[in-house]
Amino acid sequence: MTYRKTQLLDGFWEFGFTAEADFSALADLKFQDLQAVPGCYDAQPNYFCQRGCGAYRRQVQAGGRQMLEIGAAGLQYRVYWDGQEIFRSATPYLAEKIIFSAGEDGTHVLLIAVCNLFDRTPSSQFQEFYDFYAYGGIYRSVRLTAMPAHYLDYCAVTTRDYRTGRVRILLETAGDVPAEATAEIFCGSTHFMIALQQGKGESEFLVPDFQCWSPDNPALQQLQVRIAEDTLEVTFGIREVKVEKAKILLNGQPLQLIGYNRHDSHPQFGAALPSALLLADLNMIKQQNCNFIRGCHYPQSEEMLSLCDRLGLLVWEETLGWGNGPEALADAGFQSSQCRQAHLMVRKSINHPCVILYGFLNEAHTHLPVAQELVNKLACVIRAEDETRLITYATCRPAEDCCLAAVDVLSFNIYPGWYDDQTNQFFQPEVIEQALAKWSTFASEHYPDKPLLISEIGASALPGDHSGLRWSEEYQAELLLCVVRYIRRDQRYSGVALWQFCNCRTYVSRGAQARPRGFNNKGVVDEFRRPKLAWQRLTTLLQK
Ligand code: ADA
Repeated sequence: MTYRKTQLLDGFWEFGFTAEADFSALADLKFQDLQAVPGCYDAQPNYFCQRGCGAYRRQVQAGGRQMLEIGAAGLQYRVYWDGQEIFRSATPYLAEKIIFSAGEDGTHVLLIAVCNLFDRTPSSQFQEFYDFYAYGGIYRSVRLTAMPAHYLDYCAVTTRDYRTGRVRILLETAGDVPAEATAEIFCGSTHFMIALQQGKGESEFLVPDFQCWSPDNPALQQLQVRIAEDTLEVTFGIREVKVEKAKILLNGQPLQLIGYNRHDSHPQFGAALPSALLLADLNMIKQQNCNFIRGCHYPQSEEMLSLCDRLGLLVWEETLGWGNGPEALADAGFQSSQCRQAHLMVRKSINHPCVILYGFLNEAHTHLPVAQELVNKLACVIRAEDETRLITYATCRPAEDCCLAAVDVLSFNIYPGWYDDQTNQFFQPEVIEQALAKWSTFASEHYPDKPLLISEIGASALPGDHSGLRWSEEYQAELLLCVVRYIRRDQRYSGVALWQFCNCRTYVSRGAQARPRGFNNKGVVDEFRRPKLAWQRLTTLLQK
């Protein structure tokens, strides 16, 4: 049996930076500094909020066929092996696998150049107007694995019947693929073969001694796949997610999702969250009795999904996007990048039982017919890969939206009591109740078969303001409590993702939308995770 040899390349890399420069600055760059990988250089004091070209460099011992995995980097990056470019990306937050030939066994130089200047073309995946900070850096772990000539490229295990533990396993191999090969599967006391034709094969089997996965019992299963030269360990869960009579059912039981939108964001680490901080965030959310996280507004890390599998938190995964308008939606480059993101996001998520919803295009202009083509394409890309999860996207114009026929679940971003009517100084519960009642009736009238979520709702609170007026901790707490109480009462709702778990860095000047201190201050905990009143009150409410 052959196990893969993986080197985790996280640590301190040599670093050089030129402000206001693009990749053309690389030739003259001096490596005078060190940066941590994962890390965002523009969250660090030396380069705070600067834009330009940064390069990370280190030596690596390797040879032959290798797979370089970059968990995420942005905004754009290029990868060089001994000075030769082997990959380039303009999609931050997307995990990439690069298969390349590392040459002779020995010491080589790996350089990842990152540019955080904004791409202002319509095909750009991270536009300047997004309401979260566009960090520069290597956001997630980097790994290098020696690959055999013929290797296991993809293994998806999806539930066919959660009552009997019947699953479907799909295999794909790559590299020097023989016309025929055999894969062996070991799962507990079960052992069987799958015939591979041109590197592809599939089968169904019963998982022995299984327990179903759910938030209350996050039971995970394991299997091992072996081909002649390669072995892969796969962790998966057995559970069913489906829609019936406008409800989301998990293992036959209706779900009531209560949780948060959560950004990977911290003032000191940017979008590169250390593992301990990630675990602390997820533990807080779980221990508050929430069961749901919307991973806004980009694909989540492998680490985050594995943790949610283990803790029993349900996840909405979505492609990177924010308020994209007609120019982007119609742009061939934007479309193909979104489709590639969706494809890779699904393949990365498929064995994670925590993922129940796939989303895309947060608050895009889906009220315009021009959006229909891309929405339909994305739904097709996702369904072609995985029919065991539900599709949604968050719209902020539900009544005018013209793409909702494509989704399984309706998700509305609404801000009653915040953006809707700015005349009230103090919190007025009827504003929230009337808005939630209105959208529940709207959904029943127009989309009677589709479950309904509130995918964003909230209010800003500046820590220490106890005036009770807008922007105070009291105002936010009362608003969010009112929302949760209402959602629990109104059976039309399948749940809510409150906006948002923690304050996240954005930009001070966002036109009419005030962003004091350069943060989106709607977190129920601040950017350092210090609880606001809303956190405390929600904790008490959710214990009941
Ligand atoms: C939108 C958007 C969020 C955030 C929020 C707000 O709904 O989806 O990313 O910007 O508004 O705080 O205004």
